[in-house]
Amino acid sequence: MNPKHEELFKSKMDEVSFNRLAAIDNEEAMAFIAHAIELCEPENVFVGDDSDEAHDYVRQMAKEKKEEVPLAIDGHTVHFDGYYDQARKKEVTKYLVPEGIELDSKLNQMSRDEGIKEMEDLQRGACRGRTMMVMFFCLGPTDTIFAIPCLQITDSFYVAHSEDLLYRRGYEAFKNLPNGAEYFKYRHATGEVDERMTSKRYDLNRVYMDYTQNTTLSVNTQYAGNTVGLKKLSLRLAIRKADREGWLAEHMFIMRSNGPNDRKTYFCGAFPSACGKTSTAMIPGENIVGDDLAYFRVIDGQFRAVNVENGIFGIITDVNSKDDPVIWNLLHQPGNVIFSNILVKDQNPYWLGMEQDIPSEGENYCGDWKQGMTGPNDKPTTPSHKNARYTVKMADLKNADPNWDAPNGVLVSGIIYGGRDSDISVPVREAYSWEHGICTMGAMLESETTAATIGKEGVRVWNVMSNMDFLSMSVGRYIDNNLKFAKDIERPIVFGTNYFLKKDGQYLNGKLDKSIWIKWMELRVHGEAEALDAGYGKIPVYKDLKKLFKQVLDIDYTEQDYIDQFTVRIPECLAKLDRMAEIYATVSDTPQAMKDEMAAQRERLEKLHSEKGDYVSPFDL
Ligand code: SPV
Ligand code: MN
Repeated sequence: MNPKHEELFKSKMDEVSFNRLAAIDNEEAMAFIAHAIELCEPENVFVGDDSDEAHDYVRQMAKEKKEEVPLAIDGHTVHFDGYYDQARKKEVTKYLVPEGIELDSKLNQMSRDEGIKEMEDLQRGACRGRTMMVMFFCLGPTDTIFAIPCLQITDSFYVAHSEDLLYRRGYEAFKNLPNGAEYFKYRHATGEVDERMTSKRYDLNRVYMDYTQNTTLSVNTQYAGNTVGLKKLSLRLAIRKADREGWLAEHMFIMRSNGPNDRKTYFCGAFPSACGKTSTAMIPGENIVGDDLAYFRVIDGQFRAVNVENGIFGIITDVNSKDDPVIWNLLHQPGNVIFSNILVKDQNPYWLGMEQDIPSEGENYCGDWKQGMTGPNDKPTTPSHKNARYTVKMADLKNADPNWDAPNGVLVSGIIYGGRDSDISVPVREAYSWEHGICTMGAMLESETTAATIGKEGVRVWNVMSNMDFLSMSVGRYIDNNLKFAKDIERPIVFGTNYFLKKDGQYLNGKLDKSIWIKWMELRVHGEAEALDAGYGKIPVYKDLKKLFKQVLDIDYTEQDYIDQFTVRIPECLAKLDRMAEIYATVSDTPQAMKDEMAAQRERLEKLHSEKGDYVSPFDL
């Protein structure tokens, strides 16, 4: 070890921590840690390894320092983020770009030199009086082709504790890393805190991606999406690494659907926030592999996916005992659970949509809260934040697929793209080909804003593969990587879903209908269900759905239900194509396949229109 580093480390840490660092032969990593200490000036530094002892210490300290407060059930805690710090903040999330380089104009970016300087100014002395943690985790199962070792520096015990639930421990993997091997690293500082231990200077919240160094930097925030390096900060770095190496990093769940005769079929799915992603991964009777981040690789001629996480940071809103029994039970039994931004009263957690009485006062994201209170920005408040979350370990989920941690991941048979769409797409349809699916379902994915999001309700937001927030290269290149991926092998079938179709203002689907769509997709993968050509994909036939509804949900599915849900709404489909043509005209490197697929879709729909009119019943196809 460089003697200067040794001296600095010894002045800030005890022998156990020092020895953990000394066992790592990686000068670059040591320099990164030394720079963080010199810049942020922590009182002391704790270095974690893979031992329970190290992680128990972090968990304990999170409570001691009041970043988490214990709840009534053993092992449960609540963490609060500041009133404004309740979600990822796009305006301050930027790529740091070296002089002379321009990332896609759709990405938020700034000069690397300026960004580094601004961040250093904000983080200078930011850890005074606090403990800095140096922790090692791993994206993907350690010692596998998927694995990316990661080094997290943070002064938040909550962040380090969350990471222990959400990721595999990676100290040993890091120690064995050959010199020069790639790894990701993150430097996070909470910044000045208020009496509730939440970041005070949210106006100075910044989240910067120094992708040239596989490094991310964040400050004046605690919200996990901004601070837990292995989550969305890494996804942005991973998309670039995947581009260099010929694989894909996706914002997707992975789940197993159980077909006839014990058949196990794996699906991955991309859904923008609050569109049913976690609940699809958690469909009762099926099994979850992961709910947020999937890496795809071709291994031995197979399309394989791995969940690079070890746990779930899930939206708690609308989790109730009837629709989400597995999560519900996990949240009501002793074990390691962090709730965030829920309402607490008498040490019990409450949240929106739990379908139980919620107290009219307690502690929540506003501090001491009472029904009817307005927030510091004069906005109405809710008992729990709409984006309140729970953090749990995969291994604690009763419905975890036994293969969730398999070194080579799982064989993927279907990919699903789903958005919130009140009036265009049928609940489920199958693409004609990989290209058709990637272009017209993935790259044309849109989702409507809800009353809970800022701004106007019902505005359609374009969100390529649900990965738009995390794209770290041009849109065209990212789509092209998807188009080219695994081209020499059998690829999954691509499907589009929509759980939010309405008629006369009413949802046309029950919450559990997604079980039927997944069963239908499972049968289609194995050639065991029929389909009709609807011009923008293949849709189910009535008799198959009638049978599935009866078998799975004991529901009598009527012809009228089928007509309402599966009518091809041609004017709306064409209007969507118009919107997409407009958007893709502004994408300088739109792949030719994208243009071809959009043109072919238009042609098919116009032909159907000229033969059958605006709204075509599935019985007329
Ligand atoms: C999402 O918003 O897609 C999440 C939560 O999974 S966050 O960590 O904020 O990205
Ligand atoms: Mn996500």
